[in-house]
Amino acid sequence: MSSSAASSSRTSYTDDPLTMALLPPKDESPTDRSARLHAEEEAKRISDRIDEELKKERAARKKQREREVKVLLLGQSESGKSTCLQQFALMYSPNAFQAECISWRPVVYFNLVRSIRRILEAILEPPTSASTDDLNEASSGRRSKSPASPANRFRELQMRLSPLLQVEESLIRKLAPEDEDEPTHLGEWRTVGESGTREYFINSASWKKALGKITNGKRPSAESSTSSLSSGSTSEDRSDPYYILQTFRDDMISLWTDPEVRQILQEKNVRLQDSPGFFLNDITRITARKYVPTAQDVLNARLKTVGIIEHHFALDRGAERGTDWKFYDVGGARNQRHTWVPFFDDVNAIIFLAPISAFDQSLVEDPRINRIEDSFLLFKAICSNKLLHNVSIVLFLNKCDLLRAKLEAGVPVNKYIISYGDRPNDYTNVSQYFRTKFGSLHHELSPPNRELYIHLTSVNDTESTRSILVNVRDTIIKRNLQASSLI
Ligand SMILES: Nc1nc2c(ncn2[C@@H]2O[C@H](COP(=O)(O)OP(=O)(O)OP(=O)(O)O)[C@@H](O)[C@H]2O)c(=O)[nH]1
Ligand SMILES: [Mg+2]
Repeated sequence: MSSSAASSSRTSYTDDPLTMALLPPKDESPTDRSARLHAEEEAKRISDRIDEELKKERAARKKQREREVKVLLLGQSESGKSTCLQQFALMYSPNAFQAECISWRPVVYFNLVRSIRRILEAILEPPTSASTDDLNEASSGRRSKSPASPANRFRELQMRLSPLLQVEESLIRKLAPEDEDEPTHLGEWRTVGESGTREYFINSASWKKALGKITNGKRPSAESSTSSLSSGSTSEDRSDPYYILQTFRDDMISLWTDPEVRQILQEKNVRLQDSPGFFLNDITRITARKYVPTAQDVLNARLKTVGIIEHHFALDRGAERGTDWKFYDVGGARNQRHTWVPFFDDVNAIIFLAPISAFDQSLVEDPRINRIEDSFLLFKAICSNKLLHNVSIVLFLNKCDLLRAKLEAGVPVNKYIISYGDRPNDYTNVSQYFRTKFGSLHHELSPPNRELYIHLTSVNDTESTRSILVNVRDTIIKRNLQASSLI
């Protein structure tokens, strides 16, 4: 400091009106002085205590930030977000997860019956090839010459199985709001009114409540188990879908195992085994009297997410003791995506799921859009979003099991993704291609210092997913600690 500055500050000290006002009076008596000193001491004590409290509050807030990890799961519909979250639930609250499995029974039933409907539609819709004369007859309504022809047989089967399609109808009314075509929540039904009319009891929060129960580690309440569908045993209520499913068990099995049916499905490229909620290989088990879905059934079942649902895991053991994990699971369908943005400025990490097996599929909500193209667009939007610049991104290139099966079945990637060119059509090359493609989008659009963590996943497989989730968890915690120490 220069000498002129020093002297000017000395001058200002004596002239400063506040300092002058605080000086003790010139004629202060010893008693007044003692009282004044005492008052000053008290004021300082209070001020120090406030400072101390503020310091403690700041430290607690910092600790809270370090302990609280908020993760947003993003990706298109059917990318595997909710399944990934269920793997976290299975890892952190296995007992509660198991206790909840029974509530999934109606969803599994629905998934099974919908697959049956898809088979019937495929075998009865107009054939794509002129060679299938019998089917031509079936679709045109002409009578087949031979009573044992496939067309007649299929029509008969359809007639016989029609009660199953009614089960599908009633389940969808119970498990979804009016404008949805697939289950969105774990529903319950109950009989109301003196006339005994059946009312569909839509519990909009039931999915949230279900996972809420998992996080609290409590068993489902008695109230939520009153329905025959979600209770442990099969009810005596003859309208319980169990009875119809049981009655048609053998017909369903013969439909699914029929060589001619398989042939038509193959010709029409209907790959039910790759579709969400595939249970056709487990018909006997699922239609058994006291069927309770296993954890794997729950992971395989398809339940669409609508809106945003928060799940909270407070960890009380292991290295992460005291860490609060908050997951936000979102609906990935196009009409759901506007709900994501309000969460962007308050998350620590994003797990983005891109189902890379979907290279030959289009979006349900817009059949003109290839699903991989949609994932690219979505990922670009996330990487370049300014609100997310400080958020870690973990990318799951998901459904690798299905990708492998599809490639082994000979489905050519370059027919759907032109830029794949003439690279070999095998798992190693295709997965590497997608890894590089997403990596370069991230490199191009993200802020320079943000890393991308990429994993090849099949999130419905518990064993392989568990180690990936541990790795992801550690990465997110580390990044979170680094970030909070900079604040
Ligand atoms: N084979 C296989 N199936 C998967 C995988 N990941 C998810 N699935 C299945 O795909 C279906 C859709 O998964 P969800 O987790 O419901 O998808 P989502 O992203 O939450 O979909 P929305 O809620 O509509 O946004 C379910 O039936 C899952 O069992 C996977 O890696 N492999
Ligand atoms: Mg979901």
